[in-house]
Amino acid sequence: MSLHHQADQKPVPRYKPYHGAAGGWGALRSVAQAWIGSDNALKNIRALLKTNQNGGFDCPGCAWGDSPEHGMVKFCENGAKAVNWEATKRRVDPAFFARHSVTSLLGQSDYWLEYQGRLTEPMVYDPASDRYKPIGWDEAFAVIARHLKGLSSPDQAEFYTSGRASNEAAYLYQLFVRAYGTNNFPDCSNMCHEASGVALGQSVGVGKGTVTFDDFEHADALFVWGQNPGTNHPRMLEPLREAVKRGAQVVCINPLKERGLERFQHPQHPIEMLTNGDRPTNTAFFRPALGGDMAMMRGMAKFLLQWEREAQANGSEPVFDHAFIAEHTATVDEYLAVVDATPWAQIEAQSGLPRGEIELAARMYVKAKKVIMCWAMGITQHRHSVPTIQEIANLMLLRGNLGQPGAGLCPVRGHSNVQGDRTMGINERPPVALLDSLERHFGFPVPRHNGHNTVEAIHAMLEGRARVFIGLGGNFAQATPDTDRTAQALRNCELTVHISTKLNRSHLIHGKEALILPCLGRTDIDQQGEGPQAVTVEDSFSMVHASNGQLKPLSRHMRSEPAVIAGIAAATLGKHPVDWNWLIADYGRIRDLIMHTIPGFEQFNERLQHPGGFYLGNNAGKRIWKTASGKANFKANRLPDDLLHESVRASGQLPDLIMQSMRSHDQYNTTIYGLDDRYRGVKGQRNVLFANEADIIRLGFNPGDKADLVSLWGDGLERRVKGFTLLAFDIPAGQAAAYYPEVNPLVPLESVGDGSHTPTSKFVAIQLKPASAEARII
Ligand SMILES: Nc1nc2c(c(=O)[nH]1)N[C@H]1C(S)=C(S)[C@@H](COP(=O)(O)OP(=O)(O)OC[C@H]3O[C@@H](n4cnc5c(=O)[nH]c(N)nc54)[C@H](O)[C@@H]3O)O[C@H]1N2
Ligand SMILES: Nc1nc2c(c(=O)[nH]1)N[C@H]1C(S)=C(S)[C@@H](COP(=O)(O)OP(=O)(O)OC[C@H]3O[C@@H](n4cnc5c(=O)[nH]c(N)nc54)[C@H](O)[C@@H]3O)O[C@H]1N2
Ligand SMILES: [Mo]
Repeated sequence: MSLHHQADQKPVPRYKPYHGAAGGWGALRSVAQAWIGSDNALKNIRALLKTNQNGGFDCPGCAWGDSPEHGMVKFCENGAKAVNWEATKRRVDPAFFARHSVTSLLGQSDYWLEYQGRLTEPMVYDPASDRYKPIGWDEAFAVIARHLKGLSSPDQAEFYTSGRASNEAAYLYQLFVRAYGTNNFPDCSNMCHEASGVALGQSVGVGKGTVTFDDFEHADALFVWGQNPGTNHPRMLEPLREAVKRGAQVVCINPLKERGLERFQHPQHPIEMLTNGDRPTNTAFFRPALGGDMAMMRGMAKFLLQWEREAQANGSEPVFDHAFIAEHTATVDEYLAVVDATPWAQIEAQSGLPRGEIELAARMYVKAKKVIMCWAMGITQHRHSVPTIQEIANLMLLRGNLGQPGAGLCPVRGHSNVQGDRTMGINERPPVALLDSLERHFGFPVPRHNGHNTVEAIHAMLEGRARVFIGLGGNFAQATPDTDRTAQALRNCELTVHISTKLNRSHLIHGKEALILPCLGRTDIDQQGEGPQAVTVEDSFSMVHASNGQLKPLSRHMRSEPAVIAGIAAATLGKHPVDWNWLIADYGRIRDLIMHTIPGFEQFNERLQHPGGFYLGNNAGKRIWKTASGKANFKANRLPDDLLHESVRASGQLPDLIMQSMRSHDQYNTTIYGLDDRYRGVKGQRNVLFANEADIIRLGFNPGDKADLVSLWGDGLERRVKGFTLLAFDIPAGQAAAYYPEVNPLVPLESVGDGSHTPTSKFVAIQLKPASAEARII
């Protein structure tokens, strides 16, 4: 059955553990099905061949980078799905909206909504008919300008960004919003790698990863913490496999034995597929408790310290890199004191790992001269994510694993340009240097006070302190926590505006007035006054390159993101501080502004001509420390006293299980491509809870039973999702897992990371109750 036909059919739920390798024939079959089932097959094959090629477009999937010199085929199964999904010829046009009221659309699944096709014309909500109706672009811009100008303070508007926006769009957006007068930039990054930025900024002075693609070829060991690359960064499996092949260690730390981390076949490697050969992508697998990584790292640090002392006592080779520590770091003594003071009992209890396993991980770490540590959402979406990431940095600093080839820190980013959007100034807590630079160049007083992040924006809308919401991409209503309260927040607004490619639930949960503005995607040709335009993006390795759309847009009424922003800006601010419409005739003009105001973009337009783009550089990677101390800082954080939040304790109840929310193989965040999760053996369903069989029985259920899930938080609100099927899964006792966004109603808005404000999507205290109703289909 093809991917594209499932949305109209009722699926048959099935569950059977998967034993094949990740990638390989299964992946190829899945891509082939996506093509054959596509209503646009030929066009899409052409598009795919252009993905991540020089002169082609950047894959709208993940932010993994590619070596400019290596290989020619640079797309993967899930990149293929992302391209195919965007390049559909199905349309959500005025006739579609005339057929469906907003209330009736609310009854459809998210899967169904996005599957209907691309948005083709600007639409405005008409309360009388409960329908979206067409509106002209200029009229739409005038509506927005009227609202923005009518607010008593610019801080009453929220300007959300999702991470697909190009550098050019993001730059223009932040310039407009700051000229308008606020730093209210909630963005997807607040829910994603925010903790990495905060932690690394304090530790090493750079909020980004320090490695480049080539470093992966030189590492002796790669640690992969809390990440599922087989599904979310499939192109990363290739360097992992290559590393194992040349004898490097790949150490995975994940409570789930994700298939992609165990074994992998390269889908574009015919011989290997014919012989069914698959090489391991890992050499060791550790399965900690949810949120237990910091304790495991602390245990590793304790072994390092013990071995260092032994080496000193018997005169053997030291474990620490003393020269590096002396020259480049600060506060090592405070850190080692806190390592000494952390009791083993706490480490073992919190990590869920016996001391012997932690010792093994520590041995693998010290055996390697050059180590890269990678991580993703399993690390960043916890209350104590900032100290956890700082513990990664501490471990790396002890052995000088920073700023040498084959070693460094690698937060693997999510959305394809989420890193670039930050570089461009999408930041609710902007660095002073950025503000100074904007003010100097454009000559207007920029707002200096911090704006709202995602969670703060929801609070502000809930309390009526914010009244206008504008979303540059994304699906705010579904991606955010505490779904019911977020819905109320959006409904409180005077105006909600979404600049989007596809219909989603955020368009249906709207303010008193509401607009949908259809925009071009990565794959579309972007024709402006001076000809077709390229945009630029930055990957996880700080490589900036151009992306050229290849396909003719479905409708002449769609506009590019920069053009939509320019339209809103011109209607609101006239030609202040720039002539917006002149800028978008040729995006080279926007890049000139970027060159003048953002460090690292000297000769931006010229350097873009270089095949594969250019490297932005990274101070920490060069052992230049832009911290207050001028050194890389060891951070002496204590382990959390209690992983369970005091507000959970205040509920007076104990959780049955601790649940993480994660992605299936057939989704891109809130975009659901299909209802299967191949590597976890799930077919035709998403409202499932993975749990240990013994736990299911202990809690009075049987595998296959349905249950309601209720989360604990001592604020008197009931947070419940209904009718989830319990699947017996290979998962450590006491843990559970379910899919995002189905379980977002269970994540309390107040449950956020210390210092990062990121919703704790990987640590939700839940109880199981007898099922009260069928599950709502998302
Ligand atoms: N195809 C596809 N690609 C994507 C996306 C997508 O949805 N689909 N999303 C993009 C985005 S925005 C992002 S941010 C990335 C997300 O990429 P990932 O971070 O890989 O995404 P998740 O599915 O959230 O997976 C989290 C992993 O962490 C593990 N984990 C959970 N809690 C813990 C913990 O406490 N400790 C440890 N050690 N592990 C834990 C889970 O078992 C799971 O394997 O992918 C990007 N790429
Ligand atoms: N419980 C739980 N919640 C989570 C997470 C989790 O792991 N668990 N993960 C969090 C993470 S890491 C992230 S990054 C966020 C993601 O949050 P968002 O970025 O807000 O969500 P997406 O699902 O990526 O947005 C999909 C929508 O973007 C629009 N779109 C797609 N392409 C384009 C484009 O090129 N331009 C424009 N303008 N619009 C486009 C389409 O209309 C589509 O419906 O969710 C977070 N929420
Ligand atoms: Mo993300």
